[in-house]
Amino acid sequence: MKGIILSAKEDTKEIKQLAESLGYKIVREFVQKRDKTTPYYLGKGKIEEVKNFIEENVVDVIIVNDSLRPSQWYNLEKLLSTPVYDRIRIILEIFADRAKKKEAKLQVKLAKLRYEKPFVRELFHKVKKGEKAGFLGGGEYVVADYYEMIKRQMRKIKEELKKIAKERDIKRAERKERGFYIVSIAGYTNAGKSCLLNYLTGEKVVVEERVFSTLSPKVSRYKKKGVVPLLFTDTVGFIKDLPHWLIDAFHSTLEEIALADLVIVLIDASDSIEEMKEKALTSIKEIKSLKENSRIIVALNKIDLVAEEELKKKLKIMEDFLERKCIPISAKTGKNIDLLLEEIYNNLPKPASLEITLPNYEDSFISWLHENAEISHYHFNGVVKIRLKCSERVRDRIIGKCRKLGGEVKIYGD
Ligand SMILES: Nc1nc2c(ncn2[C@@H]2O[C@H](COP(=O)(O)OP(=O)(O)OP(=O)(O)O)[C@@H](O)[C@H]2O)c(=O)[nH]1
Ligand SMILES: [Mg+2]
Repeated sequence: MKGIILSAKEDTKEIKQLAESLGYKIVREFVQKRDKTTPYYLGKGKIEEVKNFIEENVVDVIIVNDSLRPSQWYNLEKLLSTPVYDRIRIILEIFADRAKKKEAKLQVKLAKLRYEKPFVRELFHKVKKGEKAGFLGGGEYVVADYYEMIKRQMRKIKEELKKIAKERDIKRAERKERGFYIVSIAGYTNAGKSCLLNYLTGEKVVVEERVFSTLSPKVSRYKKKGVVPLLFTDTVGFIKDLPHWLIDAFHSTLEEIALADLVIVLIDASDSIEEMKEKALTSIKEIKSLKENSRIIVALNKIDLVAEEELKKKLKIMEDFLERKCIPISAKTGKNIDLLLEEIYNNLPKPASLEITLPNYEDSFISWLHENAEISHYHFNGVVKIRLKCSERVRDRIIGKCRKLGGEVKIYGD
């Protein structure tokens, strides 16, 4: 499929990447820098050029590097007789392509309907005024019916999504009861979030050189001897300039970030410094809007792709810009992942160290401890002696349970 790009901004790198990740081959870009767009998005002369190009070449789709007003979309499609996709539509198509799980599919469907609504309303007005609509082809009643159908479907999907969210809330509540800390891996799309999750937990989330590979959150456990267990979650990536209703459509997915004890913001260090800054700001802004007081650590990923001197420079610029420490890592080679983990543990509440003595072997309690704490010492000789580290979240619960079983607890400073 061949596409052309129309842009009122000079920078078309991202829209091109978005279009290509949907499988479009971009055969020409029409760029006209302007602050204010026209009813045909670009100026008359430029649109004339576009028209001529389309007449002489095969073009399956026109991709606009912006979000269009419904009337602009209508004007362009009518004049150029070719499907016109704006940036949001392209992103929605990508989401639709990647959605695998039921919830993600419903979220995408809802977002698509929400997106279509004003466009169909525009058509409805035009048809009413007697203009013939190309899209949908039908008359006034067809369009009006379609509009009602959109509203009905949206209501139905919302109900279904509510049910799914409820089920998940129960799972999340269970997670919070446990001795894990939850660390969310967030960042711009394609920053390497899934790659990092896989490296840390041995998970096999799909990792690809394309945007929005991950739509559904994945939770996976990291367990190393001697430390309190962590649960890592991988989520949908961020992208700049998304309308709020679209972010809201994925809100339940992004809630993983709001519920986390700590958020890692991953930044692709192989980008230019300008892109790194912009993507970092977009990501941090989104995280803060999900939870104002999120605890954040920043990591620059893909350092295996950056020459040493350049990395030094980038690191310094980003640290000054964000006014916080950045940890250079490679999720692919594993370089400095130990430093990242150190930083993670430094930013989580200090674990509690306990020594407990139980008068009897208590099967279910001891297996619960194995799951939810890090046991460093275990001794059974009629009585049970256990030394362990646990998160402060389950500390009191362990102490209470132990005393109830007639045992004793010693609490250590570290
Ligand atoms: N060279 C190099 N490539 C990496 C590194 N981390 C990730 N990548 C590559 O970057 C691309 C994107 O990685 P993903 O893990 O899918 O990125 P993501 O942030 O999960 O992306 P989305 O889910 O699409 O938002 C893949 O081609 C990875 O192989 C790294 O440290 N070094
Ligand atoms: Mg991913």
